[in-house]
Amino acid sequence: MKRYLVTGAAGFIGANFLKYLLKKYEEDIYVVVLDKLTYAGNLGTIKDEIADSRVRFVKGDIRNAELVANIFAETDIDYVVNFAAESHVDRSIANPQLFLETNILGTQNMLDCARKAWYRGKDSEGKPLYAEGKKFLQVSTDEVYGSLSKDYTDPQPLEITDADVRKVVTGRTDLHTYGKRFFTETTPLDPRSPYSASKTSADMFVRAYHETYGMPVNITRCSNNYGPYHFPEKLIPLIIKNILAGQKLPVYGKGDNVRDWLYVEDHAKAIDAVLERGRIGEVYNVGGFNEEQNINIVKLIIDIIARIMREEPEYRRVLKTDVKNINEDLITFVGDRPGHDMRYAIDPSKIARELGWYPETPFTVGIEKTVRWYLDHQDWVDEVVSGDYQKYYEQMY
Ligand code: NAD
Ligand code: TDX
Repeated sequence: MKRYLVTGAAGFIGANFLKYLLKKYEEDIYVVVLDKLTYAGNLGTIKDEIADSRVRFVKGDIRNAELVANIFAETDIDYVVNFAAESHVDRSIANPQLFLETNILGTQNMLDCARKAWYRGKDSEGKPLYAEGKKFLQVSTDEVYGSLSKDYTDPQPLEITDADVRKVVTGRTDLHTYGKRFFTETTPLDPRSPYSASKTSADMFVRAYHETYGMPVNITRCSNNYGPYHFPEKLIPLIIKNILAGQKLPVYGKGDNVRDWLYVEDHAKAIDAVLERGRIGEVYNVGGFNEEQNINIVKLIIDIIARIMREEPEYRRVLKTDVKNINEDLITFVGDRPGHDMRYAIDPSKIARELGWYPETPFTVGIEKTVRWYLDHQDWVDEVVSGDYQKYYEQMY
């Protein structure tokens, strides 16, 4: 039986990972969730999971050394999965200090507590020894690699030359790219926003704890996730929310920045694979091979919602506007994000080759599922937007 400490599991990706884990492992698992429940953490998102006898919820800060040490003292944790972070680039531009405190100091505290709990002395050559089967997995981001250029105006088909990777990708015909270069695990780190600078620093501490103290670690660096429970300050859920309300759709700059979109459940599977089979000390890039310009994402979501409203009129109940207003006139180009990275594109060949993982969800499938999830869960959106979700904690404890 594996015991996990999952931080930030009341947020978007952590919650999806928790749900995936509990389904996959049934009886064979115990999970301690540590979350501070900031504006981005919603206990309602995981209310069924925390009612499960295999889960214990702890409200608290990853920077709190005493609290985290107590968790390790009470439960013999095998895997730490550190999702907890301040995650929104625009907020990091407005308030960099909080990002430094949570993302850097918080990660270092988690590492330190795990190190102390797992340390078992030194071997005959003086090398540090740790209890068997332990691992600290840091959930990082492609943003640590900086920004790539966009070499093509229109997407070009992606050639996969590696025979092993091609085997895993069998059946995917939708792969394309907007550029010649990709981020690999050896791409030099080149963060450009306060958010990515803080995530890069955290990665450097994870590496330092591995090199200096011999800690068993992995780092995963993923591209932009999308899917259920995504906080509606991020592009895709914000656009869905605004379309339904008949509000303007703010597109930064010219809308030609490119992001690589990864369906959140595919990401959960990647983290599980790295925990189980990733080589200690290694970094694994996790990407969707799903590059798209922001403006095309926005237009695609408009098309999907307009079609659903046409073909399934019962959904019109969630509209706060007339159906005829759902068109591209809603798009409004606004001032650009300072230092806006042009293109992210992950090469996930290493995780495909070594662990047999590959993003299974084509974007057309994932985005349709995502839009439908939001149409069916407007109560969740209303709660997080109004802040009412914060009452869950008082109700439950
Ligand atoms: P999120 O903002 O939705 O959730 C973050 C969670 O962390 C929330 O539940 C919040 O309450 C919790 N938290 C924040 N500060 C905390 C603290 N000091 N102590 C304890 N808990 C705290 O974030 P997300 O989008 O789910 O991202 C999760 C992780 O994945 C982050 O580390 C982020 O950098 C990384 N990541 C996200 C994406 C993406 O597209 N969302 C892409 C790449 C990497
Ligand atoms: O209103 C908007 N208009 C717009 O054009 C918003 C919120 C965003 N954008 C653009 C900026 C980006 O090019 O859309 C793109 C996506 O923006 P975000 O959703 O804010 O994501 P991004 O900045 O790419 O970062 C995300 O992926 C990497 C996550 O928030 C990070 O946590 C993760 O590390």
